[in-house]
Amino acid sequence: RLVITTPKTIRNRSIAGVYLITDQQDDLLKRVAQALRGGVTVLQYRAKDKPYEFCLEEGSQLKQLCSRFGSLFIVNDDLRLAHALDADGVHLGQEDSSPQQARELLGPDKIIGVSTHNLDEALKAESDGADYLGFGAMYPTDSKSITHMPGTSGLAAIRDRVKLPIVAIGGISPANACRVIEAGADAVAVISSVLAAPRPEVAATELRLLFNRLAPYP
Ligand code: TZP
Ligand code: MG
Repeated sequence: RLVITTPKTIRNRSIAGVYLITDQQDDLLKRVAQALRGGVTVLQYRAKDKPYEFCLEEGSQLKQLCSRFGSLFIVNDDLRLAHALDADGVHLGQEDSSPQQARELLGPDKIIGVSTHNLDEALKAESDGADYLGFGAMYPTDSKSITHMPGTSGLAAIRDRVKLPIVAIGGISPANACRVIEAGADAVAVISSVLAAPRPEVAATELRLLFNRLAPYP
């Protein structure tokens, strides 16, 4: 099946497929547009160290792009920015605001994701009201300095202990994503294998097709 399924209504709906995270390189809008064309269901705007006013502008352009392609738009770390942009949700690390704070500010209809690295963090995020879990790293990566690497075996070990969708992250590419999906990922979060690819559209398409083959959506 070549149908791109895009989860539209937010809470209690599956986050699934190709979850793209922005990088800090040039031509971001253009490369993201190419990737969206390949079939990205969720875009996370991760704008480390960019000034707030700049993020408001860039974020609103990315959000518009997402709505053109029917993709969800999620803001990393910054609750205030997520709220100001009326993003579909926010993604929180273990050191960021709590899911409860996010829920209070953003309301019941927004998506809250939490980065987790082990079963305890995953269960806590679930009971704190998260809508999906980030889980990683799967593999070594140059995109971020990694402190935990549970890998695909770590993913397989928590998969059936949590109910929320799991977005696997870290070093995932079309070459290894099948192992991650088979270990139980509902979505794969990627930066470099799509945005630094010669053709982001092709890389995103390759990932999407793996999902269609290995994990047909309900
Ligand atoms: N969190 C854990 S690994 C990672 C983040 C933000 C970076 C993922 O980037 P890449 O290039 O897909 O490995
Ligand atoms: Mg963070």
